[in-house]
Parts: sequence; structure tokens; C-alpha cells
Amino acid sequence: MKRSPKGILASLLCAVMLCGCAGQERSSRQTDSQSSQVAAVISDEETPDTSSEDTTPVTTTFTTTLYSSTFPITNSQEAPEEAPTTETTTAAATSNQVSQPEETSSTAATTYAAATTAAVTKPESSGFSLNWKLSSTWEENGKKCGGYEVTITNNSGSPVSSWTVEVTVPNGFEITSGWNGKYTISGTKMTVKNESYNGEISNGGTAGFGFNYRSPTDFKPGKATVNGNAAAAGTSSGDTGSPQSTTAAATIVTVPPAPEDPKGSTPVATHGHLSVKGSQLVDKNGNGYQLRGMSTHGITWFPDFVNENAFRTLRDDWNTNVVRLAMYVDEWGNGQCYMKNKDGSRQLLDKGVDICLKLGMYVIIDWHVLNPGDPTAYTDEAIEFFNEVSKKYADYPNIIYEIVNEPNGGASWSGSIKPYAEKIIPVIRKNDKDAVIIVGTPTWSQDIDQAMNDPLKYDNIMYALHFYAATHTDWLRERTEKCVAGGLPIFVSEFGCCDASGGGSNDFAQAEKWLNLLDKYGISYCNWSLANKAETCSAFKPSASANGNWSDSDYSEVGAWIRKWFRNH
Ligand code: IDC
Repeated sequence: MKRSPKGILASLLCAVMLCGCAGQERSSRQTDSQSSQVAAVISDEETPDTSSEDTTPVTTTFTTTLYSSTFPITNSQEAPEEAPTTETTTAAATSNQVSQPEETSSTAATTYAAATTAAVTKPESSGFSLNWKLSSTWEENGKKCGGYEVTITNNSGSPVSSWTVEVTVPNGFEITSGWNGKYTISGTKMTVKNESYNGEISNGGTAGFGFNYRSPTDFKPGKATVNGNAAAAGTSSGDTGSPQSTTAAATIVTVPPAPEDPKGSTPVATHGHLSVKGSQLVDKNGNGYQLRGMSTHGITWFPDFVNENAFRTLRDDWNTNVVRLAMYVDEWGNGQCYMKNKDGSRQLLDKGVDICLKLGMYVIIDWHVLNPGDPTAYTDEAIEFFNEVSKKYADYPNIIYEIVNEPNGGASWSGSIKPYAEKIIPVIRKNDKDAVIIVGTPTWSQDIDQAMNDPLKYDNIMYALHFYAATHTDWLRERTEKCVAGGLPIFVSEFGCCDASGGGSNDFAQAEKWLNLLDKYGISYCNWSLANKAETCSAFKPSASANGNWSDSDYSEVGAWIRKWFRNH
């Protein structure tokens, strides 16, 4: 990469300024928007502290409050015998109720058990079979919890365009997160219907869905039907008790749907494969191209926002062309991250990617390192993960890989992040030769100048710059300009209009300065976050559903602002 002597001098100056402030006293404060929530309260001293305006770092000590991982759907004895209508399903699935505090408390005793048993419910006459793969089980406050991946195989002799699975569940059974299907529970009947993107199953083909559950008593899938036809009961002998054990692992085959706009007006149909030329992101024709869009919150924290209508609204109404799927790697031990729920995280991630493939949107697969801040803590897991996803999605120009969100703590560029990147990038490149890869930079992705001083020697690499407008102002913009002048390819894969805790007040004057600067240089950006958590950075009010087609009353202050920005720029 070309760098002018001026750029080098500027970088040195920045480094000196940073060192100068590193030893200063840190102030602490509490974000009340978060502490006012009613869900699980986890005290946390390790949440991101980020340098404040005028280079005075601020440690934000705040109370992290978590919503339930999804839409707890609880069965109720009053519920009608009939499966609820689609409308009811939608409402239940998006109400974003909070979970019971004691069940997500950081002190809750949670024991995980590896489970490899797969249950096969064989078809009697319908020609459908269900393969239930139990991925893990654990106990939470005396309740039985677990996760299943289910494969439906259609051997009925003809294709189907939609599917409905019904299965008997214990009283008090709840779905704590579900993916690739719409879940309702009525009495002791759970109904799972396809999502709009995975209803079709060719003859001989498969579709999959998966869920995590919480139940007062053991759950083992017994009697089940597919499209009203008995998919047999437990075993071929009709036993409704324990499922039949088998060593055959169920593979969820989510065949990415065909793009909905083959004529070519979706972002990906128009701009195709992206690459990096100098400091610029360029499209398939070599023209500068800017990605702008929303980042999800943690996909396992707000899974209901990973849905087709929401993304379609972001594309068509918000005028955005990219979605960033933030998958927390390891966060504060309540199960809502990759390390605690690999299968659930992967299912949601793949669901989000598949929706973007269908909608012709670009999608960033974000390995959301935040805690711990050193990406080398999980190098092996990252290698495994990126090998799998890059193999699966190698043929799609939609995909951008972000291999580390925000290194922090002691993670230095040359000592830790760069060596980590040098291990992960070749793994991706082996499967996907030329995808764009974003690499986070030290100090919560602010020290882009360190990357400029010691860049990676691969093509199609961009470096992450993150800012929160109420915290990071002129000094970080100056650094940005210097790095642009030095030829560094920068991608703002996350920014907020509020302060670095995700709370405080929005500073739209600063946000506007930032976005004008990024637009001037054609730097891509994603706003944090696509969620309805009661915190300033959420684009939606807690009352808003996740299902897209939002109205003005659904938007938070920042949601209304950022939507307008995307629409008008
Ligand atoms: C915040 C979320 C918040 C969550 C917290 C802890 O908004 O709900 O409780 O993480 O994990 C980042 C991170 C991003 C942070 C965000 C706001 O990339 O994960 O999300 N932030 O603090 N860097 C700077 C700010």
C-alpha cells in the first residue's frame, strides 16, 4: 500500500497522542437507559470502554440488561385447541417479551451436556420423515433445556410448497429461540411452519428448522405430523416414547433460494462481486461502490430481527444494500453467543445469509469479538467457523467476512491481531479466493493507523474503523482522513450515533459530520443496531415488532434519523 511521508508522520503523531492519554484517570458512569430494563441484570465491569472526545478515555461501567434470546412462546392451557392463525403466530413471535430474570442471571446454574443422539421419526404412509438431532441439553433453575435440529425429508412423490410440522410437547414447554420456522404452542401441541424462504421441498429433498427449548419435564419428540400426515410416532412400531437412537447425524440443508430478482436490479445483481482497489471498495465493473446499512444486534440476542420482511424493508424502504450479522463469540456467559450455542448461532447466521442471498443484498459475517478482546483466545474456533462458512458460501458474491469485530484490552496489532488475521485469511482464501475480508483494529477498532503502519499482505482486505458519535469526534475523524490519505482501505462496519456504551444521548451533529466524511470518501458503513432493546442505539422502540414494514411510531429517535439519512443520501 502506498503511504506518503506525511501519512507516516501523522500516524506517529496519532500514536503519541494515544500513548499520552493512556495513563489518564478514567471516569466511570452508568447508562440509565439500560438499567431501566426489566430483564436479567448482569453487572459487568468489562463492557467496552472507549476513548472519549479529546482523547480522554472513558470507562463505561454499566449494567447490562438482556432480553430473552427470542420470543418466549409459552404454552397455555387456555389456548385454543386449533393451531393459531398466521397472524397470531406473527404477533407471538415478535412480541419480544422479556425472559424471567432469574433464568438468565449470570449466577444461574447452567450445566451443559454434549448430546449426539438423533431421533428419527419414520414415515408411516405420508412419505415424510423427520430426523430430530439433539445438539445439546442443559438445566437452568430446575428446568430441562435443550436444542434440536430437525430435518424434514419429502419422499411423498411430489414437491410441496409449504410445510407444517406438529409435535406433542410437555405442559409448560417453551421455545426460547427458534430458526428457519415459525413456532406456536397451543396446549401440548407445538406447530412449526416454514418461513417464506424455505417452504419448498422437492420430492426427495429436505428442509430444516431448529430451536432451543425450556421445559418443566423432559422433552423427547414423539408423535409428529407433516402437513397433517402422520410422520409416524417415534419408531416404525408406533412407539410414542423415547425416540429411536441413531448415529446418523442430521445435516440441515438450507439450499439458498434463487435470487428474487434475476433481471438485475438488486444491489448484488447490479454490482456483483466486490473487490478492493487502492483504498476503495469497487464493484464488478471496477467502479467505486459504497455499502450502507444496518448491523444486527447479537443475532442470538435478537433472533426475531433476522427475518425476510425486516431485511426487505431495509432494502426497499430504507434504501440500504448491506446487512451485518453480528455473531457474538463469547459474552458474559448466558448462552447467547457462539461459544455457548454454536448450533443456534450457526442456524441464525445461515438464515440471515440465505435471506440476503435471496434479496440480493450484501451481507457481512461478523465474528463479533468483544469479550475477551484478544481474538487469539478463539483462533481454533474461528478457523473452524470461517472454514465452514467460506466453503458453504464460496460461490456467492454477496458475502463479506469480518474476522474480528473489536479487539481491545491488551490485543495489539502486530503482536496479536495481525498474526491472528494471518491464520484466518488463508483459511477463507482456500475456499473463497477473492472475497472482501474486514479486519478489526486495536482499541475497539479505532487504531486504524496501526494497521496502516504494518498492513496485511493480502488482496481485498479492508480495515475496520468504529465510532460512536457522542464519544469519538474530531480526533478520530482526523485519524481517518490521514489514513485515507495514506491509502488505507477503511470499512466502518459499526458505528453509533450515541456514546460508546450504546447509551447516553444521540449526537446527531457529530453523526452528520461523520457520515458526510464517509460519504465524501466513499467509505462503507453499518449502523448499530437493528434491535428493539431499550437502549439509545437501538433503531426501534421496545414495542416495535421485528417484522419489517415499520411505521413512524416503531422507530426510536435514532431509528427515525438513520432511516431518513439512508433514504436521503
Ligand atoms: C452492546 C449492545 C448492548 C450489549 C453490550 C454488551 O448494544 O446491548 O449489552 O454490547 O455486549 C461496541 C460493540 C457492540 C456494543 C456497542 C455498544 O461492538 O457489541 O453493543 N459497542 O456498546 N463497540 C462500541 C460500542
